[in-house]
Amino acid sequence: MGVSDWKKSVVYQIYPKSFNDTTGNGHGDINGIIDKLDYLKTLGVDYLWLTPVYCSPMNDNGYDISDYYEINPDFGTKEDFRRLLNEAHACGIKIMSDIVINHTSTEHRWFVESRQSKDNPYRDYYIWKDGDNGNPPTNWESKFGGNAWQKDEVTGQYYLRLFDVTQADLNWENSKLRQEIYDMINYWIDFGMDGFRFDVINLISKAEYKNSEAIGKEFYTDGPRVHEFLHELNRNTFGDKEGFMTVGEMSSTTLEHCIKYTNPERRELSSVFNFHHLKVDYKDGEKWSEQPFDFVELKQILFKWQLGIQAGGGWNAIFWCNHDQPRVVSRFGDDSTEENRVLSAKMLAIALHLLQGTPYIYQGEEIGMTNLYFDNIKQYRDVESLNAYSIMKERGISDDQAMRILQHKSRDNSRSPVQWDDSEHAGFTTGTPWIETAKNYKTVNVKQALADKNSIFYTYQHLIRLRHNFEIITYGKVLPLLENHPELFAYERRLDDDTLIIVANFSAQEVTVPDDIALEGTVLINNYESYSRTLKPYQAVAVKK
Ligand code: TEU
Repeated sequence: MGVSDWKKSVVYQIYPKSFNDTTGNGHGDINGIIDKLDYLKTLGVDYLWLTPVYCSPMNDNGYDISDYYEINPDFGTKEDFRRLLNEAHACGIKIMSDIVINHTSTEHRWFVESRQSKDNPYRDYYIWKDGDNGNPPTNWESKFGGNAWQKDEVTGQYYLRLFDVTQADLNWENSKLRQEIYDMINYWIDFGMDGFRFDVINLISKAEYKNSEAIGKEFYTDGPRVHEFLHELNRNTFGDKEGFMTVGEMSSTTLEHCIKYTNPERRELSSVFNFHHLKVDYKDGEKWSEQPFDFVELKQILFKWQLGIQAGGGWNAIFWCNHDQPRVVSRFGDDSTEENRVLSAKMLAIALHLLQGTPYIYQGEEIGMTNLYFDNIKQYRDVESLNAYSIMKERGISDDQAMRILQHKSRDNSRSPVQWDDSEHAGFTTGTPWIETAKNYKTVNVKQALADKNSIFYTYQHLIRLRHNFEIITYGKVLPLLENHPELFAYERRLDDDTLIIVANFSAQEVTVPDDIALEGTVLINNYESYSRTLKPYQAVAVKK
């Protein structure tokens, strides 16, 4: 178990709050993860990425850290975390921790000190500016709605918060702050961590503080010193640790920067997440809108990044969803019937997992968990979604339309309890879950999936084994096929004399593969019993020659 070459790894993302509760308090915890290590070992994953479990007031479910050195008691103790590391390692599974160093909680002691006075030693750990004639310093918008500056009455200045008002941006221009960050990261490396996911790490270098023609992204996205800071981070912490895997979450980034972030010669990061392919259902770039996804655009973006990163010597994370995105089977697949949910979930897995890069499986994706379709705003928990609902209503959007948009776009869609079995609350907790369980848990759950050899789970297990055993999947050159086809997603992988052809039908109809695509060969995976040139609804097949 476990692969020596990190590029053959598959990562499973855990959102601990919704994974498995062992105390009955309705929140998932670290011991709940330990209890499911055998399940994860059966799936065959190599890394577990845990979203933040550090001390936090949980306004943004842990992405508002108030103490980098302590574990949030909601999730357990540091001893629990150490036991998780030890038991995961015993299973051949590595642990990747989520580090949020663009901002902290406003309850972090640094911020509590910083806001005391303009000459406090911690003042410039954060970004404080005077207002502009009674207005905020600039017109930048927060990603969670509203202006990105918050006035603080203690000194009358404003602090920058690109996210929630309780998440204050750190000032990376301050070398003392940077050294504190590096010390903290080295603490967790010494603790036994095997990798890090760095939250919105391409936002840490702010260029200048001026009004924007738009919402301000141009002044802090992939900023002027971001590569310098990442190289310094690398050299002062994980840089020389063999096999240590890092991935940077890159908000609104570019291909050119992501090649720089991940080309190993530059000693910055191992890999990156980018999100351009997850905005093809944003109307004019607006997330909170109703728009069917543009399939051809989805392919164009995925292939642009596959070819670009490949040519630039970089490395991508490949993923359909995470804790911030809706469930992929509801978004790009078809959850209208049980048959289509299963077929399309398998198809999506095959289409993605044979691309080049490190695949990420988000908790519940391996059993085809769907969106929640909540119909009352009281059911929602996510700060971004609640803010968006208020803003939509202020803009005169009807409640029906606002709820429809939330049903498709809210981050809560991926944050409902993992569905372990058909008992109450899907076996997630013996208490009351912090967020409602999806209605379909009696039929969509791990127990059912493990018992059904034709379940989505075993498609993921098969794909992981293929990646572990076929070099062509890790190192094969990617060649896009049928780029403008309205229903088929197809590509070739080539390594030495081997060729792998992957064709996936994203539609509910039968589609015939054009004659110029050679489909003869050894079947590596197929979500039907057999195949022909006329693919069945949501059929995906990979053949090796
Ligand atoms: O997300 C970055 C981010 O921009 C998110 O707001 C996400 O991309 C967006 O909601 C998609 O519409 C990271 C974390 O993954 C997220 O959970 C945190 O809320 C955010 O940073 C702030 O730390």
